[in-house]
Amino acid sequence: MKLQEIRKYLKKEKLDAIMLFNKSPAFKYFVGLEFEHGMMFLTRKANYLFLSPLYSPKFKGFEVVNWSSFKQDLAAFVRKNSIGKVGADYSSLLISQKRFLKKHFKLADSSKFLLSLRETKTNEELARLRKACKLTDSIFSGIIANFRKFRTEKDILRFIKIKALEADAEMSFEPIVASGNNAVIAHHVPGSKLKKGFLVMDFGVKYKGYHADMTRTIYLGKPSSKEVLIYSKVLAIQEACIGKAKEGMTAGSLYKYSTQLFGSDAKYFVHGLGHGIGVEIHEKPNLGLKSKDILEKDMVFTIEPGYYNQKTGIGIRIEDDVLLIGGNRKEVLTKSTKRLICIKA
Ligand SMILES: [Mn+2]
Repeated sequence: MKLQEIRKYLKKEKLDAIMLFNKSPAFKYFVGLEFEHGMMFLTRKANYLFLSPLYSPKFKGFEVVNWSSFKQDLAAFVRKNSIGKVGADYSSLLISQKRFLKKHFKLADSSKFLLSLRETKTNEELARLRKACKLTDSIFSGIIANFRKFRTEKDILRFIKIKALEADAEMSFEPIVASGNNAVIAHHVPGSKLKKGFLVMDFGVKYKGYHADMTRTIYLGKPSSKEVLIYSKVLAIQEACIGKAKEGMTAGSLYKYSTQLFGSDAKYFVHGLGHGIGVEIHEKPNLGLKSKDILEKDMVFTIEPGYYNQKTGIGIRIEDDVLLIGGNRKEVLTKSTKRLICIKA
């Protein structure tokens, strides 16, 4: 994706190449696919993928080097392209990989640059994220339409996974389905019968490597007026935070804004307000208390305030994926209804 930015960076930092292993999120980012093995060299002239012959010999934007004898082939490649100093993604390097690189190259840490490159999204990335969100929305409406069939949290979990599979998509992460007082555990592992009360469902699909992440809370049974009030409060805060987000503001200040709105209930809001999404499910910007990340045009991040009251057993979270178009204009990519859906028990 932003491959042209690499050339500028190499020149500025006086590097001959950026070298990535397949487990680096930046590797996925540039080639748009996941690999079990492989190395990537982005040089000032061209982009190279070092792959075993088990892979297809063609990847758009790359010259593929199918090695037969890795050590010799790499040495020949390095000599031919006079690669001396390389930037690596220190945040994802194994110790053995670092040792290997140090033996062959002068090293620099390019992890900050690689992270920042991924913070704002290109049109191609936005198209994938929109599609991922759309699929996620359609699974949510499927859950509601089929609700009579579900007896346990796992029934819903299975339904989500089957629908994702049918759409040729993968899960962004293991979905959270938490009913009744299980909902007070932000990362509950589905395992019980569906209990009356709030039901938190946090899931998303990954489409062409791009992660959607959405949470909706519905109600099984008839909510008390107090429960309706709390839900309305969380929803109002979620919408106010989306409204408040704008270019140039620090993510930390948006988080602080959400806790101000919670007021005395802020103690029940136990996690960050949100996070960037892309080739990773959690990436920059981080919308937490101390975050100094600046919100920028073309960033996509979640806004997900929650309320978890251990005493009353009430758990609520509402999460959307939001694109900051520019200024204070936003596009909410997840479009499922946030009106409190109540299902007769
Ligand atoms: Mn999330």
